Amino acid sequence: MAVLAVGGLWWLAASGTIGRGGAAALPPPRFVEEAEAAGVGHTFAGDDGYFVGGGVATFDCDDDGLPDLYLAGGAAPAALYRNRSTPGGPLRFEDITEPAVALDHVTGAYPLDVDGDRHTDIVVLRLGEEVLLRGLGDCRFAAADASFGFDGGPGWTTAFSATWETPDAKLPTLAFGDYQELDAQGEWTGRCSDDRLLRPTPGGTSYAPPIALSPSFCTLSMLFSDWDRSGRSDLRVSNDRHYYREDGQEQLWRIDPGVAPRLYTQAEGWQPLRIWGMGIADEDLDGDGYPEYYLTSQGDNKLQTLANGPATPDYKDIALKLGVTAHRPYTGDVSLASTAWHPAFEDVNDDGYPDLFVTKGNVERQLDNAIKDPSNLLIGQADGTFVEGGEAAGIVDFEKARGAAVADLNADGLPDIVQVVRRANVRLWRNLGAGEGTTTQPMGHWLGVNLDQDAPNHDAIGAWIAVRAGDLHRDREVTVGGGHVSGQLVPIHFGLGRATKAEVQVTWPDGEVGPWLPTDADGVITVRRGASAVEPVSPVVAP
Ligand SMILES: [Ca+2]
Ligand SMILES: [Ca+2]
Ligand SMILES: [Ca+2]
Ligand SMILES: [Ca+2]
Repeated sequence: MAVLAVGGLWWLAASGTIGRGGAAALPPPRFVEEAEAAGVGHTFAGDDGYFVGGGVATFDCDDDGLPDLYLAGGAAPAALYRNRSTPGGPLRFEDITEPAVALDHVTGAYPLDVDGDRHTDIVVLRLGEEVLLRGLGDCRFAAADASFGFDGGPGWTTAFSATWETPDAKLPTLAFGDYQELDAQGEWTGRCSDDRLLRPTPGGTSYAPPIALSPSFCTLSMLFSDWDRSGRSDLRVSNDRHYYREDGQEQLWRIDPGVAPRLYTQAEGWQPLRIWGMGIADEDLDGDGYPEYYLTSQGDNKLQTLANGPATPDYKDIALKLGVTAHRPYTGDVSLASTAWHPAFEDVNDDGYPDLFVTKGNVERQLDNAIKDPSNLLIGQADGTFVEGGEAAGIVDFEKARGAAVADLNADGLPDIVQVVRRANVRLWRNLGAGEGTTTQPMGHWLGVNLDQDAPNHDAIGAWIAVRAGDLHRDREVTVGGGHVSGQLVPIHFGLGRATKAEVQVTWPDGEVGPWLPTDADGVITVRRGASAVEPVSPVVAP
């Protein structure tokens, strides 16, 4: 990578006096739950095989600017909902599930344009064979395994990530994480299956046989991320220590194009970490251009930052320092340990400081862990720390949350929350900002950024987007993977605080750095590679 975007050091000032002009962080926004009123009735169902999983793919399958939802159903069929919300208004969805998408045994799903035809496809994870659903446009899909030469395997799959290893690769490299091995009767064994890496055949448009990522330790989240800004994305793997073998731990696979994957070792700086790993989220929180990684678990959650710069993958934990351990419920069973699943960084109050949403919920009836265990909404402060805002935001809920999305469902610039729930209806939390009742009141200014480049990696997975406005500077990596069996492909969101204008710069996946382009706030833009100006996007709702 020729040039590394250097971010500001705005949160490093303990007093919040560097950057952002010392602007105060805003309070939590208010949310109202609207799933039933919006027309969404969908439960992640099933017994033992579905105590993990429960994901959602959030993306716009009919190109109207409003994200649609593909929801895992576990033992019940998966469902596809078209977003019919009026921009700025209440959430409204229409069940458009057709047989091609009503798959059973679905644990989770990620949106990804696998074949580079600008119709987003869905990678469907299952207790059983994975399915690639090829997007046909207008929210229609067809199973595409045979044409991709894709082997979905027989396992219990609970994690996914993807990357284009080289700019000329015609297909992305896919990583699948599996949980426990199943016996001949399909019963779980307590032993961990090997994770799998699927690479395209050299220069080809189909997949070679899977490469085993061995050893594996019952994986529940994976993320390709360019942790050292080398231009190469390595694969982070988060594992459930409940089923570890003796040497189980979190993992970082080095993925060099054309070379067999290998684990980073302790001699290279990788520090053994043993957690009940459930989900991964990455965000450059300290503005140094390198991502921090939030890892969910039972009890203490982790926040990792490079200990000695990008030369070695040596991470230290700063969760306690920044106030994001979220190890016990803030209300409910407050004396017991929490069980955390899907993490997502998003600026939910548009003040320019990243916030952190974490879903919570007991595995089933683990009595040493909290049963009443509400999801967290940790609000970013000017000094870089976070303060719990779940109760003030109105999102306290004691059902067992799993996968999620934090995405603007009604195109008003306030990120909303989709939360898949085990044995209960999906939650759709509409963000009202500073509003009350059901009335919306904006908090700060904002920007949504779509990227577009030539085929096959149209969505520029692996790019970095920098946004600056006055003293505010943020870098975000465009990834596919992480979370808990849930992915989103929506405009990358930036809260801008009081700024009404901003500039955006893209570092494309092959390392080319685009120009700083001016833009107005409060809308979604597309940055096309090579263009000398941004392109405003307006949401259009079909009649
Ligand atoms: Ca849509
Ligand atoms: Ca496609
Ligand atoms: Ca914020
Ligand atoms: Ca919204």
